[in-house]
Amino acid sequence: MPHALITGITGQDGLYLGELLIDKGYEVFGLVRGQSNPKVAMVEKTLPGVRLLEGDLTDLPSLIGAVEIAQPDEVYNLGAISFVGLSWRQAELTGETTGIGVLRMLEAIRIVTSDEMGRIRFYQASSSEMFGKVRETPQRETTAFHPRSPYGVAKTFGHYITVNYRESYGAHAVSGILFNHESPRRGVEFVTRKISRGVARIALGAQEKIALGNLEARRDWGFAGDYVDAMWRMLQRDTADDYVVATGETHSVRELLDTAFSHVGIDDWSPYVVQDPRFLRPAEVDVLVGDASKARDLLGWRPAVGFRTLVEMMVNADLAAVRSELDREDATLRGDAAQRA
Ligand code: NAP
Ligand code: G4F
Repeated sequence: MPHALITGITGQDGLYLGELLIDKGYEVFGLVRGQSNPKVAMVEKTLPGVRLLEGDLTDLPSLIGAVEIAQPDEVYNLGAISFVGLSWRQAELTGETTGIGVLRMLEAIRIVTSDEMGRIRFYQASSSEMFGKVRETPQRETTAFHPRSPYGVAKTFGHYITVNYRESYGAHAVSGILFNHESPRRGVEFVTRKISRGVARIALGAQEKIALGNLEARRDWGFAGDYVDAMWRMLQRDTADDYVVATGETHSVRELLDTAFSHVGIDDWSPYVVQDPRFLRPAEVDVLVGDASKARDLLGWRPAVGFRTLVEMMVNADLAAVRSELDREDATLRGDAAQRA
């Protein structure tokens, strides 16, 4: 049975990847940080059989310990401060976790394998945010980087240190340059989920408006379930390399609003959306669109879920979740009223 160690197991991609690897017959180990991480119960429920190990990307000894216990054939380094907006406010922490954290994970593998790094295959979760102020469109593996946020700068370090360990120590280290990917498991701070949840709450009468920043930004949005399959495919090749993973389509935040609101029968969303300067960024990435032909040709990877299906899937999931929340609130209010009567 192959062993896999996933950092970032509590995140969107960690959960989908854990499910995929368990289905494929892997023993899955997940790194969990903090002394009482509230997401542990959710991970154990979603991934029965997963073995959780304590560790933090800012703490090398804990990473060495995790690699020693897991004895992994494959390490997927998904852990990061991943919210671009936060990275300006906590730039040093982002550099330590999202950037130097990659170096620490590679060092843990180097130390545990006594310099025979090729024994453990390593996946680094690189990002289209590295392209930033884009030099060409669509962006591909050879496109120059111009990151626009502390997060993008940290990811660029993580990408290059992965390539460097491959070239310096023979590490089987792969960098997946993934464009935005979303799902009902996406954190509520990201724009797709903020909109899908806001639209569901507005449709059910629980919220009046959604406050947003730049509506003109364009992203290449795919489905996270498709993208973790690309990660696994990258590590199955005998040659370590870098791959862009994207749908090849770009849409604006405005188009995202059109699609999400029209799904609940609202054609004119202007009364429900306000622009709030708090959500504008000091430097913006205006447009991203990826060329994933290398992943298609060498990995046989193609996205299965398109933009409209993705948005509708997220709105449907949020409609169901918000309905349950409102039902629970009603039941509590009825209980309180009965006690007072
Ligand atoms: P996510 O949902 O934000 O998950 C991030 C994970 O990192 C969480 O499990 C978090 O743990 C963990 N983490 C944070 N700080 C850590 C630390 N100091 N030590 C160990 N773990 C730590 O992100 P995601 O969307 O699944 O993305 C997975 C990876 O792909 C990230 O590296 C992200 O930057 C990258 N990426 C994502 C996208 C995308 O569109 N989703 C695109 C390109 C690249 P807690 O739960 O304890 O906070
Ligand atoms: O959903 P976002 O916060 O995602 P962003 O910044 O593109 O980053 C995500 O994708 C990267 C890959 O390219 C990952 F590496 C990264 O970890 C993360 O998963 O914002 C998308 C766009 C931005 O242009 C932002 O300015 O939406 C715009 N936006 C407009 N109003 C907003 C809002 N973003 C957020 N989060 N919240 C708003 O209210």
